[in-house]
Amino acid sequence: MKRRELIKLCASSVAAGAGLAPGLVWSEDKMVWKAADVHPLGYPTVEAIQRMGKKLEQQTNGRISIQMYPSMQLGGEKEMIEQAQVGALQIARISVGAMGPVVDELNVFNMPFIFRDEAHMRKVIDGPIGQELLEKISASPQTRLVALGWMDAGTRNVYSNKPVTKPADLKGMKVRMMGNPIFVETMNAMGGNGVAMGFNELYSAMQTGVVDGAENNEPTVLAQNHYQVAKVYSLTGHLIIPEIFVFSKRTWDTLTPADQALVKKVSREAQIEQRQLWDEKTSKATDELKAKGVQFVPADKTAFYKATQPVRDKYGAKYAALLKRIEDTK
Ligand code: GTR
Repeated sequence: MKRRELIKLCASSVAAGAGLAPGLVWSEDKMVWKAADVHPLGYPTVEAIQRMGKKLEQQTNGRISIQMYPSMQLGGEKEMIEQAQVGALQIARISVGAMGPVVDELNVFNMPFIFRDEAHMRKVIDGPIGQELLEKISASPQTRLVALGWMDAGTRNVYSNKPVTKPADLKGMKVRMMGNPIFVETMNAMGGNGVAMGFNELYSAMQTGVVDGAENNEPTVLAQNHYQVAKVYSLTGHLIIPEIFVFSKRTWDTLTPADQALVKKVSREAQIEQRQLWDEKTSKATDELKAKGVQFVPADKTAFYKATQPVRDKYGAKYAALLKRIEDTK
């Protein structure tokens, strides 16, 4: 018998013995799951998980709900992953960049210029490759996570206080990258000095000149106020990394198969819904950044593509078959 059913049974006998109203029995059975995100309320990933929570609440008559902890309240992404692994957090929405060190195969999505464009990336995550990778994460015992779905995070571009149109422009520049060697090597190959750093330290690092710049999508630059300390957004387009949302395996194993199936269903819906929120937010964020004085400059993507070939060669070799399937996804 599942632990939850046992608790329910015990609660029912206690309630019957004590003559309690049935409502009290059901309240024993209520589950409030913790979800966390590094972004603030209103950001597409946060909004999508909150909508998913509303659906769960409706479809279980309030038995399951989600409490969102946005804006890094529970720490950075590394900490969020660790909390989900021990069951202190149920849903962690993180970048695939942060999951690469946990599941090596995910690093295929973390390589520079691996997707032709965002539409290509979406085809891949929505299709069989996306599904297989989710299953792989869930099946691997050391992850202690159940992968629920993907989300969009646009295209990452370099931002700093000077234009970066070609590799030579990055010479001597320290650029913050996510904590994964593949990103540091990517920045080094692009001509700069990659510095691995947690997202939670980035604003002050840019402000104090510990780094000269960073790279991310438009909604992030706006939501995290990075535009206040970096005024030039150069369209290098070197990384298109999806987000992922995962569930604590420890909690998952206490759920009934029916609840598990419901979570999987609403997760797939969240994946699709977030996309629309994403597109709206990206175009609004671009306008807002421009209105706040951020200069958008075109960059020589072909030069950056060529410069990063050694990174694709090094990391791609062991996943040649998967990379071929990604390339063949039309
Ligand atoms: C953002 C992403 C975050 C975080 C951040 C980073 O695009 O939404 O989850 O990974 O990038 O650069 O650390």
